[in-house]
Amino acid sequence: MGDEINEYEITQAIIEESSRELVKLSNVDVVVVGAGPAGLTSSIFLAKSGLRTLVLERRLSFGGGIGGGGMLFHKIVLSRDVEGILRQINCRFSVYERNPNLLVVDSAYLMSSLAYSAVESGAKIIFGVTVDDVIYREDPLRITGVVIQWTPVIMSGIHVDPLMINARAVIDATGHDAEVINVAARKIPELNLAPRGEKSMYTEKSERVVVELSGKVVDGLYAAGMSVASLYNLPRMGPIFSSMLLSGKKTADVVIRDLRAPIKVKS
Ligand code: 48H
Repeated sequence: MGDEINEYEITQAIIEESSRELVKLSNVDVVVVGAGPAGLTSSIFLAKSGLRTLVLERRLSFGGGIGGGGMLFHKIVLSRDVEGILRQINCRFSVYERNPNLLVVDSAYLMSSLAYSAVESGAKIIFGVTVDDVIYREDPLRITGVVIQWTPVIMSGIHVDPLMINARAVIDATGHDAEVINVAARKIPELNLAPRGEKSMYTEKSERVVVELSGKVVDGLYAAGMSVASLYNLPRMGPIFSSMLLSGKKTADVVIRDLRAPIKVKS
């Protein structure tokens, strides 16, 4: 009968539909590494601007550190500076009565509204994929993509050759470990990158300087979120997430500007 469901058709649908899309996703405008608050926010604004945006997330879910909040409590605190972004992504918040500069949201609400806005804007999020290297070119020296592997393959310790994704811009939104920047610094010394790790807690300063220094790292490589603190030895801010959203937005703005700039022709 025509309306029967065969197991092999489920398999075919999964492989056919995923493969068709993955072929297109092997060459995109922007790869965002990490679906935490910074990466998701970047991907919302990138995708909204029309850039083909792929988010690669090592785990099987989005949100990064949002779910863990502050010591696993389920409320997330942000400064009033992100009120506009929260409204844009339809995330319900309340103003903290003891300090009206602080907004409070449920971690599940923030996580899901960021992710929904990202996919709704056209960003593709793929889970279970770890970025473990970059692609580069010389003359001029630049990052041109990422090297990827299934997370369970990496966890198993078995060596399997990876696949590659080309991108005009790669954003390291991997959080405290700044994994993409660190691998690029280690393997391509000509980049002269010297990530030093983050400093101890100083919330007010950190919230400001992390956003200020978000953006381009070297040609083709950008940083958003805690990876910025890790790259420039900036203080950490603790469980307040406003700078993660603002950093994600700022880096997206820088990428959009750079990718729209006319290509320089050598005379
Ligand atoms: C694929 C990867 C890889 C990889 C990591 O940790 P995150 O939440 O990072 P941010 O910068 O968006 O937000 C930081 C915030 O959560 C936080 O920790 C704060 C504010 N701390 C302050 C303090 O003082 O402690 O998200 C990063 C995401 C995670 O989902 C990782 O699984 C993922 O990136 N990821 N994905 N390939 N190589 N490395």
